[in-house]
Amino acid sequence: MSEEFKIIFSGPMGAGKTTAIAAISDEAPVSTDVVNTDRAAFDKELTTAGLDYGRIEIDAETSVRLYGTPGQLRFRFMWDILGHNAAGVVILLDASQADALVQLDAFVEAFGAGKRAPLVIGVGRCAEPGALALDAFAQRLENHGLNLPLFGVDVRRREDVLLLVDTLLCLLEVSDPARLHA
Ligand SMILES: Nc1nc2c(ncn2[C@@H]2O[C@H](COP(=O)(O)OP(=O)(O)O)[C@@H](O)[C@H]2O)c(=O)[nH]1
Ligand SMILES: [Mg+2]
Repeated sequence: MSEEFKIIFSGPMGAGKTTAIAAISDEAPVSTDVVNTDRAAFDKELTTAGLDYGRIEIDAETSVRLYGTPGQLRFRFMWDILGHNAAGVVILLDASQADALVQLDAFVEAFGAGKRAPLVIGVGRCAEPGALALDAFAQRLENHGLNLPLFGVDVRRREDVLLLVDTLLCLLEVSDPARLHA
């Protein structure tokens, strides 16, 4: 029996949600990026006001719908809407941003482990000068009482993004084996 899962990519602006979905989607991804009117807060020309969508076939029986959420806290209500029925959530963070750990708090609380679907964390720009160490993210997760899969990733690399998706699918299989390969 073939199955289609829904996976959410969330995280702050610029963490790489749009890039990650584009990196693995079999179909041309749909993205609602618009001109950023908030350049004072974040200097990036395009920002996601709505959502990203893509789709990937993992094997003959398994496909995954990929949704990217808006990053801004003021769109938090959309995280719940998009997160509904999700098989898993990828939280992307940017190690070169000074507030990356505070962002981790916000997104981990919103998608709360245990509450809903499995979570994995992908941390980008780890090699940039001044970037926070991966250990700092692990420690922060521990403060939340969480031991989640945590990977340093480059969202522009297909293999890195696939690792995040595969990890979620593995967690899903462990937590609910009947759902996969039924
Ligand atoms: N130089 C560099 N750029 C990166 C790295 N990771 C992500 N990016 C870039 O960061 C940007 C992320 O933007 P985007 O995907 O729109 O982020 P979103 O706001 O989360 O959707 C893209 O232009 C990526 O190419 C990295 O490790 N190094
Ligand atoms: Mg985006």
